[in-house]
Amino acid sequence: MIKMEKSDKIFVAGTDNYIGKAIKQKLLEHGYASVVDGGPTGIDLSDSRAVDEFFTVESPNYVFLVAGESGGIAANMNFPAQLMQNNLQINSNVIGSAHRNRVTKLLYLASSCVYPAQSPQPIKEEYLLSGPLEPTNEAYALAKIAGIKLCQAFSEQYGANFICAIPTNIYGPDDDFSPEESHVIPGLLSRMHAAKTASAETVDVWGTGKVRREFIYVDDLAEGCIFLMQQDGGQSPVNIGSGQAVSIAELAGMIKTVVGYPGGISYDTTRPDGMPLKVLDSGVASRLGWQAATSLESGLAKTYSWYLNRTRALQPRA
Ligand code: GFB
Repeated sequence: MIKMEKSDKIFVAGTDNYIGKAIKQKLLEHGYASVVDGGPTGIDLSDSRAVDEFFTVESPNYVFLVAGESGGIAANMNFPAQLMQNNLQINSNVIGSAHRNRVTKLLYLASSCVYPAQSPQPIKEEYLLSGPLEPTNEAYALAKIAGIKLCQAFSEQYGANFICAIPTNIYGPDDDFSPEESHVIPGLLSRMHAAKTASAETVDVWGTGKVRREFIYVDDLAEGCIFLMQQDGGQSPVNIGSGQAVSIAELAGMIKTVVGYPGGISYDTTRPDGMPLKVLDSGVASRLGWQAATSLESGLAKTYSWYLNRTRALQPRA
Protein backbone atom coordinates (compact mmCIF):
# COMPACT_ATOMS: atom_id res chain seq x y z
CA MET A 1 0.00 0.00 0.00
CA ILE A 2 1.30 3.48 -0.87
CA LYS A 3 0.41 6.73 0.81
CA MET A 4 1.65 10.23 0.03
CA GLU A 5 3.27 11.36 3.31
CA LYS A 6 3.70 14.99 4.39
CA SER A 7 7.47 14.56 4.20
CA ASP A 8 7.50 13.11 0.66
CA LYS A 9 9.10 15.16 -2.07
CA ILE A 10 6.46 16.24 -4.58
CA PHE A 11 7.26 17.66 -8.01
CA VAL A 12 4.55 19.83 -9.55
CA ALA A 13 5.47 20.00 -13.24
CA GLY A 14 3.67 23.05 -14.61
CA THR A 15 3.65 25.76 -11.92
CA ASP A 16 4.02 28.33 -14.70
CA ASN A 17 0.28 27.84 -15.31
CA TYR A 18 -2.67 28.48 -12.98
CA ILE A 19 -3.43 24.77 -12.48
CA GLY A 20 0.10 23.96 -11.29
CA LYS A 21 0.09 27.06 -9.07
CA ALA A 22 -3.20 25.98 -7.48
CA ILE A 23 -1.96 22.41 -6.87
CA LYS A 24 1.26 23.69 -5.28
CA GLN A 25 -0.70 26.10 -3.07
CA LYS A 26 -3.18 23.41 -1.96
CA LEU A 27 -0.37 20.91 -1.22
CA LEU A 28 1.34 23.50 1.00
CA GLU A 29 -1.99 24.27 2.73
CA HIS A 30 -2.43 20.53 3.41
CA GLY A 31 0.99 20.45 5.09
CA TYR A 32 3.07 18.83 2.34
CA ALA A 33 6.26 20.72 3.04
CA SER A 34 8.56 19.47 0.32
CA VAL A 35 7.06 20.69 -2.96
CA VAL A 36 9.53 21.34 -5.77
CA ASP A 37 9.02 22.96 -9.17
CA GLY A 38 12.43 24.14 -10.37
CA GLY A 39 12.27 27.47 -8.51
CA PRO A 40 11.45 30.92 -9.90
CA THR A 41 13.07 30.27 -13.28
CA GLY A 42 11.42 26.84 -13.61
CA ILE A 43 12.66 24.01 -15.81
CA ASP A 44 12.33 23.83 -19.57
CA LEU A 45 10.20 20.68 -19.58
CA SER A 46 10.53 20.35 -23.36
CA ASP A 47 14.29 19.82 -22.88
CA SER A 48 14.82 16.14 -22.07
CA ARG A 49 18.29 16.70 -20.60
CA ALA A 50 17.10 19.47 -18.27
CA VAL A 51 14.21 17.26 -17.11
CA ASP A 52 16.48 14.25 -16.51
CA GLU A 53 18.95 16.37 -14.57
CA PHE A 54 16.16 17.80 -12.43
CA PHE A 55 14.86 14.31 -11.58
CA THR A 56 18.38 13.05 -10.77
CA VAL A 57 19.11 16.00 -8.46
CA GLU A 58 15.71 16.28 -6.76
CA SER A 59 14.61 12.63 -6.81
CA PRO A 60 10.90 13.34 -6.20
CA ASN A 61 8.59 10.63 -4.81
CA TYR A 62 5.40 12.00 -6.40
CA VAL A 63 4.80 13.93 -9.62
CA PHE A 64 1.82 16.01 -10.74
CA LEU A 65 2.22 16.45 -14.50
CA VAL A 66 0.00 19.43 -15.31
CA ALA A 67 2.33 21.16 -17.77
CA GLY A 68 2.15 21.90 -21.49
CA GLU A 69 0.79 24.70 -23.61
CA SER A 70 -2.99 24.93 -23.96
CA GLY A 71 -5.59 27.44 -25.03
CA GLY A 72 -9.17 28.05 -26.06
CA ILE A 73 -10.92 27.09 -29.27
CA ALA A 74 -9.17 29.79 -31.40
CA ALA A 75 -5.67 28.96 -30.08
CA ASN A 76 -6.29 25.30 -30.86
CA MET A 77 -7.29 26.15 -34.43
CA ASN A 78 -4.43 28.63 -34.99
CA PHE A 79 -1.53 26.75 -33.33
CA PRO A 80 -2.19 22.99 -33.67
CA ALA A 81 1.43 22.09 -34.43
CA GLN A 82 2.85 24.10 -31.53
CA LEU A 83 0.30 22.76 -29.03
CA MET A 84 0.72 19.16 -30.17
CA GLN A 85 4.52 19.17 -30.29
CA ASN A 86 4.98 20.96 -26.96
CA ASN A 87 2.63 18.57 -25.16
CA LEU A 88 4.10 15.45 -26.78
CA GLN A 89 7.63 16.52 -25.82
CA ILE A 90 6.75 17.38 -22.22
CA ASN A 91 4.72 14.18 -21.71
CA SER A 92 7.50 12.03 -23.08
CA ASN A 93 10.25 13.78 -21.09
CA VAL A 94 8.52 13.91 -17.71
CA ILE A 95 6.91 10.45 -17.85
CA GLY A 96 10.19 8.89 -19.07
CA SER A 97 12.28 10.57 -16.36
CA ALA A 98 9.72 9.71 -13.70
CA HIS A 99 10.04 6.04 -14.69
CA ARG A 100 13.86 6.08 -14.81
CA ASN A 101 13.98 7.72 -11.39
CA ARG A 102 11.51 5.26 -9.85
CA VAL A 103 8.89 7.80 -8.85
CA THR A 104 6.34 6.23 -6.47
CA LYS A 105 3.32 7.69 -8.26
CA LEU A 106 2.61 10.15 -11.09
CA LEU A 107 -0.66 11.87 -11.94
CA TYR A 108 -1.05 13.09 -15.51
CA LEU A 109 -3.69 15.74 -16.19
CA ALA A 110 -5.36 15.24 -19.58
CA SER A 111 -8.30 17.28 -20.96
CA SER A 112 -11.95 16.58 -21.74
CA CYS A 113 -11.20 17.20 -25.45
CA VAL A 114 -9.73 13.66 -25.53
CA TYR A 115 -13.28 12.31 -25.82
CA PRO A 116 -15.01 11.82 -29.19
CA ALA A 117 -16.95 14.83 -30.50
CA GLN A 118 -20.20 12.87 -30.65
CA SER A 119 -19.84 11.09 -27.30
CA PRO A 120 -23.04 10.17 -25.49
CA GLN A 121 -23.47 12.55 -22.54
CA PRO A 122 -22.53 12.73 -19.73
CA ILE A 123 -19.19 11.30 -20.90
CA LYS A 124 -17.89 8.20 -19.13
CA GLU A 125 -14.21 7.27 -19.00
CA GLU A 126 -14.78 4.19 -21.17
CA TYR A 127 -15.82 6.37 -24.16
CA LEU A 128 -12.15 7.25 -24.76
CA LEU A 129 -11.14 6.33 -28.34
CA SER A 130 -14.66 5.27 -29.28
CA GLY A 131 -15.06 7.76 -32.16
CA PRO A 132 -13.63 10.72 -34.12
CA LEU A 133 -12.39 13.78 -32.21
CA GLU A 134 -13.69 17.37 -32.35
CA PRO A 135 -11.85 18.87 -35.39
CA THR A 136 -11.16 22.28 -33.73
CA ASN A 137 -8.79 20.68 -31.21
CA GLU A 138 -7.80 17.35 -32.72
CA ALA A 139 -4.01 17.94 -32.65
CA TYR A 140 -3.92 18.96 -28.98
CA ALA A 141 -6.35 16.18 -28.06
CA LEU A 142 -4.14 13.56 -29.74
CA ALA A 143 -1.14 14.76 -27.70
CA LYS A 144 -3.24 14.49 -24.52
CA ILE A 145 -4.44 10.99 -25.53
CA ALA A 146 -0.79 10.03 -26.14
CA GLY A 147 -0.04 11.18 -22.57
CA ILE A 148 -2.80 8.95 -21.18
CA LYS A 149 -1.65 5.98 -23.26
CA LEU A 150 2.01 6.52 -22.32
CA CYS A 151 1.08 6.36 -18.63
CA GLN A 152 -0.92 3.18 -19.28
CA ALA A 153 1.95 1.67 -21.29
CA PHE A 154 4.47 2.31 -18.49
CA SER A 155 2.02 0.81 -16.00
CA GLU A 156 1.51 -2.30 -18.16
CA GLN A 157 5.14 -2.87 -19.15
CA TYR A 158 6.90 -1.85 -15.91
CA GLY A 159 4.17 -1.80 -13.25
CA ALA A 160 4.58 1.97 -12.88
CA ASN A 161 1.93 3.70 -10.75
CA PHE A 162 1.10 6.37 -13.34
CA ILE A 163 -2.54 7.51 -13.29
CA CYS A 164 -4.55 10.04 -15.31
CA ALA A 165 -7.23 12.58 -14.46
CA ILE A 166 -9.50 14.04 -17.15
CA PRO A 167 -10.80 17.45 -16.13
CA THR A 168 -13.78 19.26 -17.55
CA ASN A 169 -13.26 22.90 -18.77
CA ILE A 170 -11.23 24.71 -16.08
CA TYR A 171 -11.33 28.39 -15.04
CA GLY A 172 -10.12 30.59 -12.20
CA PRO A 173 -7.62 33.22 -11.07
CA ASP A 174 -4.30 33.46 -12.88
CA ASP A 175 -5.73 31.90 -16.05
CA ASP A 176 -4.70 33.31 -19.44
CA PHE A 177 -6.96 36.31 -20.08
CA SER A 178 -5.64 37.20 -23.55
CA PRO A 179 -8.48 38.05 -25.96
CA GLU A 180 -7.85 35.48 -28.74
CA GLU A 181 -5.99 32.64 -27.05
CA SER A 182 -7.95 32.26 -23.83
CA HIS A 183 -10.90 30.01 -22.97
CA VAL A 184 -14.45 31.32 -22.86
CA ILE A 185 -14.62 32.44 -19.19
CA PRO A 186 -11.48 34.63 -19.12
CA GLY A 187 -12.33 35.79 -22.67
CA LEU A 188 -15.82 36.98 -21.71
CA LEU A 189 -14.82 38.37 -18.30
CA SER A 190 -12.14 40.58 -19.82
CA ARG A 191 -14.28 41.62 -22.83
CA MET A 192 -17.30 42.52 -20.68
CA HIS A 193 -15.09 44.39 -18.24
CA ALA A 194 -13.60 46.39 -21.14
CA ALA A 195 -17.10 47.02 -22.58
CA LYS A 196 -18.36 48.24 -19.18
CA THR A 197 -15.37 50.57 -18.80
CA ALA A 198 -15.88 51.94 -22.33
CA SER A 199 -19.73 52.07 -21.97
CA ALA A 200 -19.99 49.96 -25.14
CA GLU A 201 -23.51 49.04 -26.23
CA THR A 202 -22.84 45.39 -27.04
CA VAL A 203 -20.27 42.66 -26.46
CA ASP A 204 -19.47 39.88 -28.92
CA VAL A 205 -19.87 36.29 -27.77
CA TRP A 206 -18.36 33.74 -30.14
CA GLY A 207 -20.54 31.11 -31.83
CA THR A 208 -24.28 30.56 -31.43
CA GLY A 209 -24.30 30.56 -27.62
CA LYS A 210 -26.28 27.30 -27.78
CA VAL A 211 -23.50 24.80 -27.03
CA ARG A 212 -23.17 23.58 -23.44
CA ARG A 213 -20.10 23.26 -21.26
CA GLU A 214 -19.37 22.11 -17.72
CA PHE A 215 -16.86 24.21 -15.76
CA ILE A 216 -14.67 23.45 -12.75
CA TYR A 217 -13.01 26.05 -10.53
CA VAL A 218 -9.24 25.61 -10.52
CA ASP A 219 -8.96 25.14 -6.72
CA ASP A 220 -11.53 22.32 -6.89
CA LEU A 221 -9.56 20.65 -9.66
CA ALA A 222 -6.38 20.98 -7.57
CA GLU A 223 -8.14 19.28 -4.63
CA GLY A 224 -9.40 16.56 -6.99
CA CYS A 225 -5.89 15.84 -8.28
CA ILE A 226 -4.48 15.67 -4.74
CA PHE A 227 -7.38 13.39 -3.73
CA LEU A 228 -6.62 10.98 -6.61
CA MET A 229 -2.92 11.00 -5.75
CA GLN A 230 -3.82 9.95 -2.20
CA GLN A 231 -5.91 6.96 -3.37
CA ASP A 232 -4.38 3.52 -3.32
CA GLY A 233 -5.11 1.68 -6.58
CA GLY A 234 -8.36 2.14 -8.47
CA GLN A 235 -9.17 2.80 -12.09
CA SER A 236 -7.45 5.26 -14.43
CA PRO A 237 -8.32 7.60 -16.09
CA VAL A 238 -10.82 9.28 -13.79
CA ASN A 239 -13.06 12.21 -14.82
CA ILE A 240 -12.96 15.32 -12.66
CA GLY A 241 -16.01 17.52 -13.23
CA SER A 242 -18.32 19.79 -11.27
CA GLY A 243 -21.64 18.48 -12.56
CA GLN A 244 -22.72 22.08 -13.33
CA ALA A 245 -23.27 22.56 -17.08
CA VAL A 246 -24.62 25.70 -18.75
CA SER A 247 -25.12 26.96 -22.30
CA ILE A 248 -22.66 29.63 -23.47
CA ALA A 249 -25.63 32.06 -23.59
CA GLU A 250 -26.43 31.29 -19.93
CA LEU A 251 -22.76 31.67 -19.05
CA ALA A 252 -22.61 35.04 -20.83
CA GLY A 253 -25.65 36.17 -18.78
CA MET A 254 -23.96 35.09 -15.55
CA ILE A 255 -20.75 36.92 -16.47
CA LYS A 256 -22.76 40.04 -17.37
CA THR A 257 -24.22 39.99 -13.85
CA VAL A 258 -20.86 39.37 -12.12
CA VAL A 259 -19.18 42.18 -14.07
CA GLY A 260 -22.19 44.51 -13.81
CA TYR A 261 -22.20 45.17 -17.54
CA PRO A 262 -25.51 46.79 -18.53
CA GLY A 263 -25.20 46.46 -22.35
CA GLY A 264 -26.36 43.80 -24.80
CA ILE A 265 -24.88 40.59 -26.21
CA SER A 266 -24.32 39.92 -29.89
CA TYR A 267 -23.47 36.43 -31.17
CA ASP A 268 -20.60 36.27 -33.66
CA THR A 269 -21.57 33.18 -35.63
CA THR A 270 -18.53 33.49 -37.88
CA ARG A 271 -16.71 32.00 -34.86
CA PRO A 272 -16.84 28.23 -34.26
CA ASP A 273 -18.98 26.52 -31.63
CA GLY A 274 -16.78 23.47 -31.16
CA MET A 275 -18.34 20.46 -29.46
CA PRO A 276 -22.15 20.79 -29.18
CA LEU A 277 -22.17 19.38 -25.65
CA LYS A 278 -19.34 18.42 -23.30
CA VAL A 279 -20.30 17.24 -19.82
CA LEU A 280 -18.36 14.62 -17.87
CA ASP A 281 -19.79 11.79 -15.81
CA SER A 282 -17.77 12.12 -12.60
CA GLY A 283 -19.44 9.16 -10.91
CA VAL A 284 -16.17 7.27 -10.40
CA ALA A 285 -14.57 10.21 -8.53
CA SER A 286 -17.71 10.80 -6.49
CA ARG A 287 -17.95 7.12 -5.50
CA LEU A 288 -14.36 7.38 -4.29
CA GLY A 289 -15.49 10.29 -2.10
CA TRP A 290 -14.54 13.40 -4.08
CA GLN A 291 -16.81 16.26 -5.10
CA ALA A 292 -16.27 19.82 -6.38
CA ALA A 293 -17.03 22.44 -3.73
CA THR A 294 -17.41 25.71 -5.67
CA SER A 295 -20.56 26.75 -7.55
CA LEU A 296 -20.12 28.43 -10.93
CA GLU A 297 -21.64 31.65 -9.54
CA SER A 298 -19.17 31.82 -6.68
CA GLY A 299 -16.18 30.77 -8.82
CA LEU A 300 -16.98 33.47 -11.40
CA ALA A 301 -17.20 36.10 -8.65
CA LYS A 302 -13.82 35.02 -7.20
CA THR A 303 -12.22 35.00 -10.65
CA TYR A 304 -13.54 38.47 -11.53
CA SER A 305 -12.39 39.83 -8.17
CA TRP A 306 -8.88 38.49 -8.88
CA TYR A 307 -9.01 40.01 -12.38
CA LEU A 308 -10.04 43.43 -11.01
CA ASN A 309 -7.23 43.42 -8.45
CA ARG A 310 -4.71 42.48 -11.12
CA THR A 311 -6.04 45.12 -13.52
CA ARG A 312 -5.77 47.79 -10.79
CA ALA A 313 -2.26 46.64 -9.88
CA LEU A 314 -1.18 46.92 -13.52
CA GLN A 315 -2.54 50.47 -13.92
CA PRO A 316 0.12 53.21 -13.79
CA ARG A 317 -0.12 55.33 -10.61
CA ALA A 318 -1.17 58.98 -11.13
O1 GFB B 1 -13.56 27.82 -23.77
P1 GFB B 1 -13.52 27.35 -25.17
O2 GFB B 1 -12.49 27.94 -26.05
O3 GFB B 1 -13.41 25.79 -25.04
O4 GFB B 1 -14.94 27.66 -25.87
P2 GFB B 1 -13.86 24.49 -25.85
C1 GFB B 1 -16.16 27.21 -25.35
C2 GFB B 1 -17.33 27.77 -26.14
O5 GFB B 1 -17.45 29.16 -25.85
C3 GFB B 1 -17.18 27.68 -27.66
C4 GFB B 1 -17.59 29.92 -27.03
O6 GFB B 1 -18.44 27.37 -28.22
C5 GFB B 1 -16.78 29.11 -28.06
O7 GFB B 1 -17.17 29.45 -29.37
N1 GFB B 1 -17.10 31.30 -26.80
C6 GFB B 1 -17.86 32.41 -26.76
C7 GFB B 1 -15.82 31.66 -26.60
N2 GFB B 1 -17.11 33.50 -26.57
C8 GFB B 1 -15.83 33.06 -26.44
C9 GFB B 1 -14.58 33.72 -26.20
O8 GFB B 1 -14.49 34.93 -26.05
N3 GFB B 1 -13.46 32.94 -26.13
C10 GFB B 1 -13.53 31.58 -26.28
N4 GFB B 1 -12.39 30.87 -26.19
N5 GFB B 1 -14.68 30.93 -26.53
C11 GFB B 1 -11.36 23.92 -25.69
C12 GFB B 1 -10.38 23.16 -26.53
O9 GFB B 1 -12.53 23.90 -26.38
O10 GFB B 1 -11.56 23.30 -24.45
C13 GFB B 1 -9.16 22.82 -25.78
O11 GFB B 1 -10.14 23.84 -27.72
C14 GFB B 1 -9.41 22.36 -24.37
O12 GFB B 1 -8.49 21.84 -26.49
C15 GFB B 1 -10.48 23.12 -23.66
O13 GFB B 1 -9.72 21.00 -24.37
C16 GFB B 1 -10.91 22.48 -22.37
O14 GFB B 1 -14.54 23.63 -24.85
O15 GFB B 1 -14.69 24.75 -27.05
